[in-house]
Amino acid sequence: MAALDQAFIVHRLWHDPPAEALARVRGMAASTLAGPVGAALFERLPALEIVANFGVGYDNIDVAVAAARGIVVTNTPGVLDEEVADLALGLLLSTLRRLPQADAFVRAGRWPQGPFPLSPSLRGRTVGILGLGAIGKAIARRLEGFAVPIAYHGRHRQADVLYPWYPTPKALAEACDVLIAILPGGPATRHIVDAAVLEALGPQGVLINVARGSVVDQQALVAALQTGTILAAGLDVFDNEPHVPDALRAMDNVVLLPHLGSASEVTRRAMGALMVENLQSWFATGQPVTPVPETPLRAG
Ligand code: 8YV
Repeated sequence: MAALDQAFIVHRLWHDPPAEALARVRGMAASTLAGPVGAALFERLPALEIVANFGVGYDNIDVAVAAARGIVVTNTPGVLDEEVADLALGLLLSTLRRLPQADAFVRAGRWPQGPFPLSPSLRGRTVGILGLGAIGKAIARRLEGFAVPIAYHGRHRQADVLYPWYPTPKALAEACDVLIAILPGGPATRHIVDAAVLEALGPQGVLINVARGSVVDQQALVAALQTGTILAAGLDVFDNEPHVPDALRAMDNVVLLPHLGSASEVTRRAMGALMVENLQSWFATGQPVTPVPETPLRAG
């Protein structure tokens, strides 16, 4: 915000600026965690040329409508890959080894009454990565250090990747005991992890979601955890954030995080800098730094 204020005249939409001010707005900074950016908002911003998203995922933005209006959309790839991968591994180990539950056990003074129950383990498991993009690959690199077999599903087999590829999420889930979702959100991936995939993951299966709440059928997940269809889940993202269903909050076999993937000071600063750089570059040269592929640059 400070960098934006320094470089531009900034109108904060949450302060409900007057229509005359909005009519002059040429650039927008958006956040994955704020509301949807689409036709309704674009109608109020007739001079808008660019939306710079604070986040690598941009399912909060209706890119088809943006493209049709000639609006460029940018995101923040690269600068958060390692941070999100770190978080994914932390969440995986926390879920399997039940670290938050163990911490609560010590704090509650229960240790003197007897040891903490033995936990499930990462040992002997095959980990399936759903979405082997830049972050998925950073997760895979870490998992190699953990000496577990790795497999993946994505729309295409990647020629330069040696891990086994499975043509569907269900086939991947059948072959794995851990499924890590790290693929883009949006209509194309909505509920890609459904009841059938959870069933295929099986009673020892663990689901980790560091992608978007929308990629998992949350109701099916709650049912699968309640009935023992899968063993446990580690979730950084949810439907309808920041609201988390009571059913999930009541469970002992889940670890729940408030969308922390990129949420360190250093990484959020890098994302902010790239977002501002995109806006500055657009207005200085007509070239954004990291445009998303769906919104071709407009001529001139
Ligand atoms: C942030 C994210 O939570 O980059 C993404 O796609 O989900 C996270 O980095 C978000 O972008 C903050 O607005």
